[in-house]
Amino acid sequence: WGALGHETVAYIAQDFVKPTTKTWAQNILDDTTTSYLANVATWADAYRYTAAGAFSAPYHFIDAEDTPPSSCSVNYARDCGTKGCSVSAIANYTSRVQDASLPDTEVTTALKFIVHFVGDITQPLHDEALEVGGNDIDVTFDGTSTNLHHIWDTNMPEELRGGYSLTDARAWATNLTSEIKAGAYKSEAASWISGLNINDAVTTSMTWATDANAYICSVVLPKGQSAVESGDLYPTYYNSAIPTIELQIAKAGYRLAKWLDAIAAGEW
Ligand code: DCM
Ligand code: DCM
Ligand code: DCM
Ligand code: ZN
Ligand code: ZN
Repeated sequence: WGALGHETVAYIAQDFVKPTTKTWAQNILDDTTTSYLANVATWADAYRYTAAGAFSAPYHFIDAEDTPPSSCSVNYARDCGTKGCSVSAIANYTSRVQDASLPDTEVTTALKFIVHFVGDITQPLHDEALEVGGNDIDVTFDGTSTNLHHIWDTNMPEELRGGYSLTDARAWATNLTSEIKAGAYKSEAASWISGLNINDAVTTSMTWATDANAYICSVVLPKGQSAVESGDLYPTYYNSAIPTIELQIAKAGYRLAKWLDAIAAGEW
């Protein structure tokens, strides 16, 4: 996801975490503002482009070597890769954020990575190898030449919400939090956190990757790659994608809250 998506995920998580989790996270991040998670939500995207952070570039995705649209699947042994992936990274940083032997700076880094990667794993193209997660699929969106990955990360969320400031993210989060608490997502939100276990982070985050990857076959590329390579994807394709984008952002925020609650519970 782009900045809007990640910051929205973070604000939704802030809306759901327990007060003790909020205090735990604010202490680690040294930030007592009302945007303590949102303020660090995009840090990992800047860090991966630095020399010191280049090692973390593969942690933003898992390249599922499946065959969409006829067959979608994620397999940890097949797809995670020798340099690591989102699933191994969530497991590693979930361990490190709880490791009292580490320097404070490493614990802070671990929490920042978790906030980001629990978001990225719900973007379907972050769970797909085809054409480098869609980066090499050229598309036209509302008259702009771009690529399929980029419209899912950024163009379509921003078209929906009208901007990418923290204020835009706060507003989208308020809308999605209300759908989780009392609206369209109320009955299904419990299923989003089914089996969530910080002590088996690979298994848990593999369920999240598999869930998002299934949308490659049903929503992202239901008619295959060639169908998105001609014509303007706004508005017909956009309209077909938006319900999934909103759902996946909501899922990530709710899961992040429960993940952090579970971690923080062990620290008191
Ligand atoms: N950004 C965004 N949406 C845009 C433009 C930028 O989410 N339409 C984000 C991406 C970066 C930050 O803002 O996190 C800076 O972008 P840039 O490097 O393009 O100036
Ligand atoms: N690192 C990590 N996971 C590990 C060990 C290290 O993500 N299991 C990260 C933490 C630092 C970077 O790699 O940001 C360099 O770590 P070190 O200085 O310990 O080699
Ligand atoms: N990405 C992905 N799968 C890949 C490679 C990249 O999901 N195999 C993501 C990471 C960024 C975006 O695509 O969100 C662009 O990546 P980069 O800037 O590394 O080209
Ligand atoms: Zn992306
Ligand atoms: Zn990312």
